[in-house]
Amino acid sequence: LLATNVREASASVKPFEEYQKIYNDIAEKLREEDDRDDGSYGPVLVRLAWHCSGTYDQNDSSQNKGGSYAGTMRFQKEQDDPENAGLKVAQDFLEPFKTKYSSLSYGDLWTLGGVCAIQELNGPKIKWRPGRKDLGLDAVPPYHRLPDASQETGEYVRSVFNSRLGFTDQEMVCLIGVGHALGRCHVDASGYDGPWTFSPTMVTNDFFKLLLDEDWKIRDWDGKRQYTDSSTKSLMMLPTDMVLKKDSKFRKYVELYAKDEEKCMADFADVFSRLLERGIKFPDSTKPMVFKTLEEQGL
Ligand code: ZEM
Repeated sequence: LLATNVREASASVKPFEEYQKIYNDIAEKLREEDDRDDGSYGPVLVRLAWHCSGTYDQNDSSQNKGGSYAGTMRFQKEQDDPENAGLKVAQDFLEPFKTKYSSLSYGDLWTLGGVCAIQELNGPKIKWRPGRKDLGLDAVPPYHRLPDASQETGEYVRSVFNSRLGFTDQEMVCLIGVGHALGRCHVDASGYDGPWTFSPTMVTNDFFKLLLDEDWKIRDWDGKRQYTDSSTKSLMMLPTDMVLKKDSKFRKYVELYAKDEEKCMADFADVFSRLLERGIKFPDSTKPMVFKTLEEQGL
């Protein structure tokens, strides 16, 4: 019997080669369109994949349990969750592939977009499985499940990543720190401002090194409470990011990942893949797929 806090993925999926084609289409568009921020839509695609997955609550057996399965961020109601501000850009970037590959669900498209972005931005290979199905408006998850960056306690971060999503301390540190190696905050989206690292279009363990090595001070500005590095004043940390340094149980993993990039990337690949599959049961016949990058294909 299937537990009621998970949904069953469709077993009728296309062969691997078909998904590699979609991956290549997304990757080519990423390469061609560089008119965003630091020159890549990759970071915002990663954020979309995370936000469509991160609404999952393992304690919720209702139709509003969240997670990437149902593709409900296509509804205005979910786009209006304040935590989703700024993600329409990513949805619009991927929309042409929904038109071109009409049998692909939004959940599959948005998670594949995140996988593609990570790999094309020099990140590790992320195993991915298809079979999510679009569900209706009544499957939109409640607001306030995605984390609120202004909270500065370990208890709060764990309430999201452990109690609802079922990740360990080590896994949450890995997810947040590698995720925030990428991209930046936008005043017109979240109200926060700036990038976390000097290479926001590359998947690295730099977040961990910077968090430990820099002297982080509250930024002096009219905006939201955020931290800035004392040496260049060009980088940022959110209050929730600072918790990873202040909480000793989190900090030991920050130290581990700052020292060991290889382990950091291997752990991230595993945990990000599982994040995208929260709340979904895949049939045994659907084997995890690992896509080649454009570079590996000589494209
Ligand atoms: Zn983020 N994130 N995130 N994150 N995130 C932002 C941007 C990005 C939190 C958060 O409030 C914010 C994870 C975890 C958490 C990315 C990936 C991942 C922004 C800025 C905020 C405020 C949005 C804006 O203004 O455009 C909080 C509180 C988190 C946990 C405690 C995890 C996990 C991620 C992936 C693994 C990425 C890539 C961005 C950059 C987006 C962009 O547009 O550049």
